[in-house]
Amino acid sequence: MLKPRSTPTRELVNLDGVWRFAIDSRVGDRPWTALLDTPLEAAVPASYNDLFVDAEIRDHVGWVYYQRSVRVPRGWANERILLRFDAATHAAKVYVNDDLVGEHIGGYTPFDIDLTDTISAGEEFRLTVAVSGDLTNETIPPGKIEVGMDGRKKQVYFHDFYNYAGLARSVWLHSEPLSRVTDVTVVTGFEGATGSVDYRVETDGTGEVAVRLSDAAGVVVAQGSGPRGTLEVADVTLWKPGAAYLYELTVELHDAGSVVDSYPVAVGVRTVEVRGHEFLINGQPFYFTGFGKHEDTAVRGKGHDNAFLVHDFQLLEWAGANSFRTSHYPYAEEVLDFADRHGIVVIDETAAVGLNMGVVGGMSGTPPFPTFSEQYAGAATQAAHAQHIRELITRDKNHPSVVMWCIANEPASNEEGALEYFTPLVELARELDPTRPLTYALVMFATFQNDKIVDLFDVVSMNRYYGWYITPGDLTTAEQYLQGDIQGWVDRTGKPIIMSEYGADTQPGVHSVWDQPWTEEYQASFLEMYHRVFDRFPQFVGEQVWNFADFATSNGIHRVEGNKKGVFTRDRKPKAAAWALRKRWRGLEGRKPGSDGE
Ligand code: GCB
Repeated sequence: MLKPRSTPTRELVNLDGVWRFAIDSRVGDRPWTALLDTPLEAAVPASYNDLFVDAEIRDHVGWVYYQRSVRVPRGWANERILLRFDAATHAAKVYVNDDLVGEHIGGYTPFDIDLTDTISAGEEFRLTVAVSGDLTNETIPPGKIEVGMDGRKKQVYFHDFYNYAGLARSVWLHSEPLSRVTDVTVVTGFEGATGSVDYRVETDGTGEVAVRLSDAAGVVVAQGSGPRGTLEVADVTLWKPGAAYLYELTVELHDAGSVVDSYPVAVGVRTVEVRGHEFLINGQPFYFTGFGKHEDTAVRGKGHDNAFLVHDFQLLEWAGANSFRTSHYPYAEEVLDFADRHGIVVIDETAAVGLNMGVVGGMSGTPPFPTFSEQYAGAATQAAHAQHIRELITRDKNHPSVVMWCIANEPASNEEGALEYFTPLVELARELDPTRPLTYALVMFATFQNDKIVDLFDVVSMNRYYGWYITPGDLTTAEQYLQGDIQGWVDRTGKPIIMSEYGADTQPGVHSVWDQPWTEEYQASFLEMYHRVFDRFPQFVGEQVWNFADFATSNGIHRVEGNKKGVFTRDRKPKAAAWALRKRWRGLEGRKPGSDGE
C-alpha cells in the first residue's frame, strides 16, 4: 500500500486537527448516526489518554469515538476517493454518515478505505471513527481484559510501556486516478561503480508502466518500461550510514498517450548482508551504535510530532548514534522517511512484544501456564502476528534506512512451542523480503542453553540487565555474567551479535561516589562496563542502549513516574550517561570501537 502523496495525478487533504470525542459509555447506541453528543474534543494526531484530566478516559476499556465533518474537493469527480489512517491504535471501525465503511485491526500500520462508491466530489460527510485500545490474545501485542470486583473492566498487558490508544498518526482524504499504480517494490545493488535498481510495479486498470530514475539534482540517470526490470546507474552514489544519498524513481502509468498516474519513490542504493559474524552494509562491516526508542512524549502519548522527530534525530547525531530500533512497534512513516534522508540506520520491529508468560513469573521466569498455548499465544495470536508482519513489510520494504526486521521483542523462545510458533512467521518474512536479515530481541530467561529458535534467524540480539535486575549495584559480578553469556552465544551460533537492550533506571540529579543504582554515575559506569565486555568480542556488531529517553509505563509499583532508563529525560535533557556515550560513539562512523574497520 503506497503512502498518500501529492503528485501530478494525486491529491490529498490532511484531516488532522481537533475532532469531537467521546468514550462509548457516555454516548448512546449507534452514536455515529448523529452529531456526537459530547462536550469533549480531542487532538489528532495524539493518543487520547493524557489529553483529558479524567481517569475514566485514561484507562478506558472499550471503544472511543472520534468525529468530524469532511468535504470532498469538488474536482475529484473522476477520481478514486480514499480515506487513509496512518494508524488507529489498536483497532478501528470507520463510519461515513450512518454506514460502516471499513474496519482494521493492528495499531501501528496504516490502512486505506475506498469511498469512491460511497461519496461524491464536492459532498460533505460526517466521518466517525470508533477506536479501541483493547488488547486480547487475538491482537498483537497481546493482552487480557479482566473484570474487577466492582465490575469494572481492566486492561492487563505484558509489556511495561503505557498502552496508549487513539488516532496517534495523521488521517488523510486522498485521490488516486481510476487506473493507477498500486504498489512498487525496489531492490538495489551495485558492482564496482555501477548501481542497480530492480523494480516491480503493480497496477490496477489500463496503461503501460514507464519508470525513470533521477539523481538528487533531478537529472534523469536511467529509464525503463514495463512492470518489472532493472535500471543501471553509472557512477552510482551509494546510500551510506551517516551519508544518505537518495535517487527518485518516478513510476508512471501511460494510457493513450497521456500520463494517467505518477508516483515517486525515494531510492537509496545500498546492500545489506550477514556474512559469518559480520553485518555488512555496502560490503563494509557495520557497527550499530544507538538506542531502543519509544514514540512517547508528554500529553501526546504516542502522537506523532514533527518537532520531536527533528529534535530526537538532532540528539542522535549529538550523541554520535548511527541507528535505533523501533522498539516495540512500527513507528510513523515520517520517521523512516527522515531516517532515509539523514542516513540513520533502523532496525524495524513489529508490535509483537509480550509473547512471554515468563515475565509474569518475575525473576524466576517460570510461566504460570505455557506461553505458546491456546490460553495465550495460540493460533489466533499467530495469525494476527502474520498479518502484522505482512503489513509492516509492505509498508517499509523500500526504505534504505531499514536494514533488518525484528519480528518480536522478548518472546518466550526458551519454551516449548516457540519453534512451531515462529517457523512459519520467519518463512513468511523471508518470502515477503528475501533481502534483509531477520532477528528477534532475546529475553534474559532465553539462554544459549535453552533458546529454541535462534537457528531460524541471522543476527543474535540480546536484551540484558546484569547490574540492574540481576546483581543490582554489583557491576563486578554483572561483568562476569555478561562475559559468560556473550561467550555462550558466540560458541553456540557463530552469528553476529548485538546488544539490543542494556540500561539502568536513573533519576537525574541523584549522585553518589559509590556504585549506587538510580544515580547518574551508576548509569554511566553500568554502560562503561558493558562496553568493556563488548569490545572483547570481534563477533559483537552493535550496541543499542535502553532507552533513548524516559517513557510512560503502565500503572503499578514497579516504576516511579515511568521507565527512567532514558539517557535523556522524557523532555530530552541529557543525563550524565549521554555525555559518556557521546564520547564513545562520536567519530566511529559505523566502525567497531577500537578497530580500524578492517
Ligand atoms: C525489557 C523490555 C523493555 C523494558 C525493559 C525494562 O526487557 O524489552 O520493553 O522497558 O526491559 O526497562 O525493564
